[in-house]
Formats: sequence, C-alpha cells, structure tokens
Amino acid sequence: MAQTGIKEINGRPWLSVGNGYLYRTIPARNYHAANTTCRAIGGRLAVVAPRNEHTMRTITTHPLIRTVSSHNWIGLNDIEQENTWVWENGERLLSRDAHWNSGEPTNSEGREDCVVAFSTGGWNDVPCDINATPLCEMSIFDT
Ligand SMILES: [Ca+2]
Ligand SMILES: [Ca+2]
Repeated sequence: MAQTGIKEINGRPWLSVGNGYLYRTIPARNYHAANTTCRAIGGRLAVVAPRNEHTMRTITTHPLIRTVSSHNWIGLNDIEQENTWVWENGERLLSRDAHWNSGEPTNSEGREDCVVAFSTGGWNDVPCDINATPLCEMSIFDT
C-alpha cells in the first residue's frame, strides 16, 4: 500500500500518496476558474482515471482532501465535443478508466460538460459554471 504523507509547498500542505503526484483542494469555484487556479499554483485539475482506484479512494477520503460537499472537480470535460471526454493533460478518456455513477453522464439540459468525483470514487457530469471544490494535482517532478 502506498505511503501517505504531507508535503509543504510554499507553506501549503499537499497530500502525497506515493504515486508520483501531490494533491490538494482549493476553495470552491467554477470549472474554468478551478482549472486556472490549479495551474497558477503549479499543478492542474487532477487527471485521476489512469491511476489505481484504491489510490484514488485514499486521496478522496483523506482528511486533507475530503470536503463538506464530498465531491470535487477533476480535470475532465467534453466542452469541445459532446460526449468526447478529454483530460486536462490532453488525453482522451478511455472507457476502461471511466468511473461514472450509475446512469451518468446525463448531459442534463444539454449543458453538463464538466465532471465532479465523489469521495466514493464515482463521477457525475455537471454544468461547468457551478461552484465545486477543485482537486488539484502536481507532479512531484514539478515541486
Ligand atoms: Ca456534455
Ligand atoms: Ca450528470
């Protein structure tokens, strides 16, 4: 099992789970602002799918990450083309990596193009303009 720990960067705690990335949340905002802010602090919205599922649960249930809302923006959207899901690292979502909650994605009212991940690990597509707590990640090679 991966060793978890806290690493201080610029005075702020990031969660280390031994997978080459560090994680932290920032105050709730819309997807675009979440993306901009994660990049401004040296990371990006978390690209979670290629990661081990157990590792993701370790991240989302850790006290440093877990939030009252219990769900976080991750770096996945279909803004460019409906139902073509692209990660913030530019890679397409592979179906074997998808963790949609039952019945999702719904694209309700034709305007759900961004994704939140719940602490259970499941995903929902939601409107990009709602406020949610962003999960930022940073490669350990960028620290
Ligand atoms: Ca959509
Ligand atoms: Ca949805």
